[in-house]
Amino acid sequence: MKAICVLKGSGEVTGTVNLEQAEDGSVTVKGCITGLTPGKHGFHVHAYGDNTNGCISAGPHYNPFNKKHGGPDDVERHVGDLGNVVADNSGKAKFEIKDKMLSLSGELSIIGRTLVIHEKEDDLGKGGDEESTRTGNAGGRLACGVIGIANA
Ligand SMILES: [Cu+2]
Ligand SMILES: [Zn+2]
Repeated sequence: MKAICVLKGSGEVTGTVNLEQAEDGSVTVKGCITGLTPGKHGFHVHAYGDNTNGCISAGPHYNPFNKKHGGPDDVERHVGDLGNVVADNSGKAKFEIKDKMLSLSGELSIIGRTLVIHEKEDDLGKGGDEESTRTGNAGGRLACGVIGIANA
């Protein structure tokens, strides 16, 4: 199973992300996002494939198990928590994330949900305030796109 997501927003941030689920169930999320400020940016799957009022309509992080926000390696995490991607000095983030909680099929499929790239670094739930346990204090939504079925 392969999926694709094209990220766009109200500014100059754009990106393309390819997702593929392996035989063992793990999902590889590979992509390139440009137009960012250098450094870390929170990157998550959000609950809805809705872009009515821009990226905000995608709702909160995808969280089917009602957990607290965390990092991708934490047990306590939202399914949609992919941590941060890192942009270089030219504002380009190239990344390849292998994740064991995401799925592209079945009841917990993320097809039809939204990938969001954020303004700020995700503190992975360790920021010490309440917002950290909900969003990781990653700030505004720079660009987003609905995850769709790819032409394999
Ligand atoms: Cu997010
Ligand atoms: Zn989260």
